Amino acid sequence: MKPVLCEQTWRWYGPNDPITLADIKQTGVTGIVNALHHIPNGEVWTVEEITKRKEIIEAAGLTWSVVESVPVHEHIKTREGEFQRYIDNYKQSLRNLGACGVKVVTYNFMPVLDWTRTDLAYTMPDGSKGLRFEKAAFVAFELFILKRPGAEAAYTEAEIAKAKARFDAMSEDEKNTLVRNMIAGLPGSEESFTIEQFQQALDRYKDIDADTLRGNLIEFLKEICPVADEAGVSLVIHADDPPYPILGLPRIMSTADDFQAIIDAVPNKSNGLCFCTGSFGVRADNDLPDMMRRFGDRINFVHLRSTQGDEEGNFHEANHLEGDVDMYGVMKALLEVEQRRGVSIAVRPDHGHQMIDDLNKKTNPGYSCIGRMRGIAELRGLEMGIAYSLFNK
Ligand code: DNO
Repeated sequence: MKPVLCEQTWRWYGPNDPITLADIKQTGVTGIVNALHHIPNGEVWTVEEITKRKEIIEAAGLTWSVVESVPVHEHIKTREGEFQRYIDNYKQSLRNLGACGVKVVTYNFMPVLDWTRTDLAYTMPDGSKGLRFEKAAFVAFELFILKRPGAEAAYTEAEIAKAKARFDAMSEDEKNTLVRNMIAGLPGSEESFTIEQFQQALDRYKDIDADTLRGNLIEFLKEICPVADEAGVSLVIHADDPPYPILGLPRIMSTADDFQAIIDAVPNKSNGLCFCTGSFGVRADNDLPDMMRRFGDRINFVHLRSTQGDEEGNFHEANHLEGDVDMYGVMKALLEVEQRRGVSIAVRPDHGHQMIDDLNKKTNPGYSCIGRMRGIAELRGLEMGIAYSLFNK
């Protein structure tokens, strides 16, 4: 029997993405990961809008396999204001997606910001450009630009001194770029802020610690999982990126224990995980192949990428088969899960370097064509090699 392989997918930002569906078709993937970014956060995704998008994708000979993401409104995370209306809308979007045959829905529960990087064009030794989280620049933003009250307490004197020196050496242009990278919304984030709005958004979490935030996630899941079960939809939560508290905000999806806590509280079948190796992989205490095996029954979407970190807390995005992530171990564990379950799990090459012709184009940071194509090509080879040597019976 031939081994069960992954479903290869690609994130497409919709009709405005500089990479077209015709381009994507040539990468060899079959599935599209997409969201209706034009629908305001919190509003219902109607059958009509979902169908329109689905038809565009199918006309290119591709399948809309995964939604990334149906965003979770801040009021749901803080359980204030109109949270009940937003939860009801979320349920309706899940029903509508299920009815249209789009069955995997990604979301995250990171307060205020989705993913965070300080540098979107970090030059790699080979001349390509990648995304980077530089600790000193991040601390400089928090202490000397945002001036978040009480932030010093989170850092050592040495970290503060390094950040000060970094800040003093920055040109105005560099400062503006840093601010933009931090708060203007990376691709896929549904929010962007001015500095004042950003501090106000952080202030809304003043009285929300990790336990409270986790409680709010659990309340949300208790309401939406039964609806997802009925609609045949798998919900998959994305890991925190980076996977630790930042800016005084609580984080609750950074480790295996974090995911265990929500499946213990809400064991519904639809309560699943988007296993992002790049996000979880920034913590050395996350054993990725082990997590893949342990949560394999609930992993219904996988982001494959690697990061390279250092002892100061800086990290940048490495080539997909290099860096700190044990990609061989993850892929082998993923294939074991797929053989056991008898299902193909959707995977996408996550991020990629801006390289070759992409360097002269305007691309969504992390989502250029050639870098991700290098990623999927390498991952596909790794998968094929492992699958045919171990599981071709
Ligand atoms: C970044 C992405 C995230 C992810 C969301 C899921 O490249 O992996 O923005 O889509 O966190 O809700």
